[in-house]
Amino acid sequence: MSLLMNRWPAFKNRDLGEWENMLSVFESKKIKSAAIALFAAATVIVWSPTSHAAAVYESEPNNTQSQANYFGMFNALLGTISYQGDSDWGWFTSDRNGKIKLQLNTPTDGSLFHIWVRDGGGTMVAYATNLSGGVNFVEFNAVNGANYYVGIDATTATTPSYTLYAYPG
Ligand SMILES: [Ca+2]
Repeated sequence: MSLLMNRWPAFKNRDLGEWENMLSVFESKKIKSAAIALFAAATVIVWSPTSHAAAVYESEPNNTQSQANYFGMFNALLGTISYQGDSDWGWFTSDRNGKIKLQLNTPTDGSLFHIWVRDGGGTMVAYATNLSGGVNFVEFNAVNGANYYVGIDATTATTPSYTLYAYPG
């Protein structure tokens, strides 16, 4: 008995230390798991056009609203303004009532881009002019199920592709 009593503090201390080690491993794993779960949830919630988009390539002739290429929300429409005076049209159907953001990534070759959006009746609902190279945005309030037609042209021909996305604003 006295032997056990004498040894108890040592056991106790060692056990407590081991338990603390196990607990700390458990806790750090738990925190790591929670962080991974949180990151996964955030990845789903914060939609990224570059990571989820399918590429749709423009198809000429597409110089008028009635010739617009369908690209759809969340996808990337890739095209070039292949000569001065060329314009490209694409269209998509809004999946919601509310803000739609158009993102136009333009080449940095000195050309200035223009973008405009018309509804199915031909009414202009948004536009932006003289967009320099880089990432540009145009927003408008869309109607669920309505088709929208996006026109793009530039001050000069541009060999590098532009990329157009439509997603919730
Ligand atoms: Ca064209």
